Amino acid sequence: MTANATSPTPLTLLGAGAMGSALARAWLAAGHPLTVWNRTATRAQPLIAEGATLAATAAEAVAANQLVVACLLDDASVGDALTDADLAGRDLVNLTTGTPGQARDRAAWAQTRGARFLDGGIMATPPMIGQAGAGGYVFYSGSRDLFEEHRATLAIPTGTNYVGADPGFAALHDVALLSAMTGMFAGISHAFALIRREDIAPKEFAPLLAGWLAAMAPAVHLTAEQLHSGDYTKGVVSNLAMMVAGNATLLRTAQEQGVSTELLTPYMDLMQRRLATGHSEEDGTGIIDLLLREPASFVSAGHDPAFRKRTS
Ligand code: FVH
Repeated sequence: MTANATSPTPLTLLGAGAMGSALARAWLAAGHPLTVWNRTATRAQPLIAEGATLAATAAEAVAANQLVVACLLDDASVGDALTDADLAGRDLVNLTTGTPGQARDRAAWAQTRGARFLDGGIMATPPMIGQAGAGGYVFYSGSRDLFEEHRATLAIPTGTNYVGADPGFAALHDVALLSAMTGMFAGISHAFALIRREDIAPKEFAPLLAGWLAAMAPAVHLTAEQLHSGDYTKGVVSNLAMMVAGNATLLRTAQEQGVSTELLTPYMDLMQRRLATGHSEEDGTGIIDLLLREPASFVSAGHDPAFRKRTS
C-alpha cells in the first residue's frame, strides 16, 4: 500500500537506536501505523508507549508491512537482522550508513531475496529529524520508481534528495560530504590548538572561525567549475605557488605555539607535489587528480565529460 491523502502508509522500522527512534517518532506523529523491531527490545519500549507495535523478531516485523526501513548500526547488522526474514515482495529502504560497495552488494542481495531496494544516506542528526526547516535530508539511490512510490512517506521525517539509479550513489554522496566535514573538523581542531595556551577566549574566537569557514565554503563552486572545464587555472584567486609559500608560515606558527602539524602536513605535502610538477598557476584543484589512485575505475564510473577527457 502506498501513501494517499486519507491513509498514511503503514511501515516497519528495524532499529530503535538514536536515529531509528527519531525516525519512528516522526512517522508516528504523522499518523503512520508503525511496527518496530529492535535487537534489544527494551530500547523500543518508549516507542510502543507512543503508539508503535512491537515485533518480537525482525522476520515478524518484515512480515507486517510491505515498506521496511532499516536504520541499524552498520551493514553487517542489516545482514544479521534480516537473516531469517522473508523479503519476497517487500520494499527495503536501508538508511544504515555504509560504503557505496556495501550498498550495491546489499541491493543485489535484496534482489535475490525478492525485495525491491533503495539505499539512503542520512544527512541529519537525530534532533533534526521531524523538524521542518532544520536543514536535514536523506540522499536516496536505487530504483527511481520505488523512490517515487514511497516518496511521501520517506519525506515525513526529513527532506529527500534522490541522486540516481546506482544504489551506491546515496552512500557515495553521504560519505563524500562526511569526508569533507572530517577535513573541516581537522582544521577546526588545529585552529583551536593554536590559540589554546593564549589569553584568547575560545568563545570569542569561535564566531571568527565559523565566519571564516562560511566565507571560504563557496570555493567549492570554483573547484567544480574547474573540474567541469578541465582548466584548473580558471578563475584562480590564490595560486598554488603563493599558498605553498604561505604554508611555511602556518608550520612555523604551529612550531612557535607548540602545536603538532600532523593534521596539516599530509595536505601540504600534496600541494608541494602538485607545485613541483609545474602547476604554480592553479589553486588546489589539481590535488584531486593526485588523490585518484586507480584512474581506470574512476573513468568507468565518471559522468563528467571533462574528467573523462583528462584521464583518457
Ligand atoms: N546518530 C547520528 O547522529 C547519525 C546521523 C547520521 C546517520 N547515522 C547512522 O544511522 C544509523 C543508526 O544510527 P543510530 O544513531 O540509531 O545508532 P545507535 O543509537 O548506536 O543504534 C544502533 C542500532 O543498531 C542496532 N544494532 C547494532 N548491531 C546490531 C546487530 N548486529 N544486529 C541487529 N541490530 C544491531 C542497535 O540495536 P541494540 O544495540 O539497541 O540492540 C540499534 O538499534 C547508523 O548507520 C549511523 O551511522 C546516525
